Amino acid sequence: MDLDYFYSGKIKSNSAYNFCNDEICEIEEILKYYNLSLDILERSDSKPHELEDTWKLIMRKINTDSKIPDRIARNRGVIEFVEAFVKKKINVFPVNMFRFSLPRYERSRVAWHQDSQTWPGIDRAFPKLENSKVVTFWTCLTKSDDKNGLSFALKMPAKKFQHEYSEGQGYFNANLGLDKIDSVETIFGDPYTSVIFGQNLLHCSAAGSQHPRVSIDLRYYCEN
Ligand SMILES: O=C(O)CCC(=O)C(=O)O
Repeated sequence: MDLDYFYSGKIKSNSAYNFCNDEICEIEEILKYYNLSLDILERSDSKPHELEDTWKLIMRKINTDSKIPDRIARNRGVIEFVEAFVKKKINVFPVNMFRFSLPRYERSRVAWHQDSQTWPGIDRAFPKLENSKVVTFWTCLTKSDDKNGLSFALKMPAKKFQHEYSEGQGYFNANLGLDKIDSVETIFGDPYTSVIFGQNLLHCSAAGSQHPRVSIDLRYYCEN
């Protein structure tokens, strides 16, 4: 199997997330503190700047203070769910992310990139991963649509793209040297719509609808 370009397509991950009820409740608790919930967010059409400060605080509480995504990534049931797709034994990568995608708010959208070219700050920070492949398990916790899901370029030449630094995003901006990418597939649907994909597949946040969406991306690595 070519793990570099592995692509599960749209899958449902309720069975994996059933093992993570405690963590999902913790996320809801944090949102509640700001008078929000996953349900409210999914239906909200608030102006992005009304949510901007809250957005930053919530991201910090969930990702940095409580490390909820890291705990979900380490859950045995979740690991086995991903292993069943990639048919390899996987290890948990130390950077896992809860994200909010706010409508019309550039900083919450991630530009075209390959995970092999962004996370592998890997090479510097995690040298033991040099000969490994990164696999990402992305899940939308809210309902998503074709304008705020996660988009994949399915017909790109097999190569690594140079990534540019983009303020607020880091190296999430592939220098494609192409006017447009055709054959884009966007993953969206009911809560717990997911995709598992390999490290060289180009992807980006879809352009943005009027509703926020909330997602978690979990990262794993396995032997080459
Ligand atoms: O959720 C998003 O919009 C971006 C996620 C992403 O790019 C990733 O998981 O690598």
